[in-house]
Amino acid sequence: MTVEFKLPALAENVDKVTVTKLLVGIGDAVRKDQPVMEIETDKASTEVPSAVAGTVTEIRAREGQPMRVGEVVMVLSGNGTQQAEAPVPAAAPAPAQAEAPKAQAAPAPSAPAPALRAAAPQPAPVMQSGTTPVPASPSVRRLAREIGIDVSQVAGSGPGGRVTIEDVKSYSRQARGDARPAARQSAPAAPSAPAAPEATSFGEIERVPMNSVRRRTSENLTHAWTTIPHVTQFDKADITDVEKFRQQYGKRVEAAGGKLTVTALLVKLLAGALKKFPQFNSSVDVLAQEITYKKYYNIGVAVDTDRGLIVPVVRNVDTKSVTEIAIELQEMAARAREKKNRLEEMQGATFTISNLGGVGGTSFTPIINPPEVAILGVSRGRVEPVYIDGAFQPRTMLPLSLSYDHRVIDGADAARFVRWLCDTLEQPLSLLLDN
Ligand code: CAO
Repeated sequence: MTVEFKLPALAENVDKVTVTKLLVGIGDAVRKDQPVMEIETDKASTEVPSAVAGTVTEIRAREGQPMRVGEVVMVLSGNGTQQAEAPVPAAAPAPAQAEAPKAQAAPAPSAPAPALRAAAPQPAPVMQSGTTPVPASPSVRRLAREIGIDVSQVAGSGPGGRVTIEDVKSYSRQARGDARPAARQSAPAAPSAPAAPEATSFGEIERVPMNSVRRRTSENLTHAWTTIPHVTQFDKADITDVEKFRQQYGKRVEAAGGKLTVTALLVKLLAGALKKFPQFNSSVDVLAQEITYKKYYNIGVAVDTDRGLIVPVVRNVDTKSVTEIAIELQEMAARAREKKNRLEEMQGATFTISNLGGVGGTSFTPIINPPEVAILGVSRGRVEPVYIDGAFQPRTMLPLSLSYDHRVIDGADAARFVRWLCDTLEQPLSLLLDN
């Protein structure tokens, strides 16, 4: 008896993956739950365990090729007692149910709140009437979600009725009955690059395909940069005492399995900042003209890996200690670098932090990760002469750069937000005054 093992649903909104490595070959005996291949999405890499046991007789998955959920990965001969449809693998369970009540606890807006839905994964992909999924790429689906459009209502003009970004935009314009001049209605077109001389005219070149992380990073950042009016606010925190604290307690956190870094401390402080300044923990629904305030505090942390930028999420940081956050951060960063991060840990961020200080640099302008509305950039802390009480003193100063969506956040609020972070790093006991 033969049994097919099909690609399971690995996480919400993930319908396509790229097979990066096959871990078994024809003739191999496979146990249930044994990893049979490595896959990559735009956000994560993970192993896919088999939901069936048997001997591999045929492999349909191909390294380097895309696969859709439900496609047959391999055929096995065996006793046929296992189910052919795999459940969500242990390494990548479906998004935690615990997320849902939090999202529901948020005030229910009268119109759809796409941003909230994006932050708290939806229970099912959008379906057309009947059960056929609408053909549309994840980026098109995301845009539709962000501007409050049900993609199943949009007529696709692409091949095979595929819904394109333009289809979503024109549907949105029609839905709004927007009377603005046509030139202002469309999103700013990407500037066309001037014709460049063929690169080969100057010497040897090598063309390599973008990996899936690079492709999605390119897509997402272009979307964020062209749709969000970014402003970046800079400030510096005096972390001289924080550095003493890190030296004093670093060993204790290390013994618990974490690393007491500036990132871990900032992730924790951000919970306080986001509670004090809720507009930084929000999303904007342009179509409904509404702002969704999230009552949970999930911080995405940009991790530099050899595949590109990966952003795992530390959830509910307000309920966790710095030590717990430090341990989680260390584990998540290691998983991201080993291509083992779980798909569900890449979702649901309400704010992101990007610390380039370990690498170097004096300041930078991070790009917001929609549907979030702000991101904190951290550059290298350095000892600098600071003029205090009539004399220069050596102080360790940490440069912070906060990029924010100017549609929902005003400059003065951004300045207050970063100053609050700086003041709290300088005087952490001040936190006790408000809590
Ligand atoms: N200033 C000075 N030193 C810093 C620092 C800062 N802002 N941030 C980190 N460091 C130091 C740490 O203290 C550590 O020093 P020791 O080894 O002497 O203790 C060292 O740099 C390395 O830190 P780390 O990377 O192990 O730990 P972290 O928690 O500070 O950072 C992570 C974790 C995942 C954020 C980081 O490893 C990383 O990947 N950063 C890059 C993020 C990135 O690429 N952002 C760009 C996004 S936009 O394209």
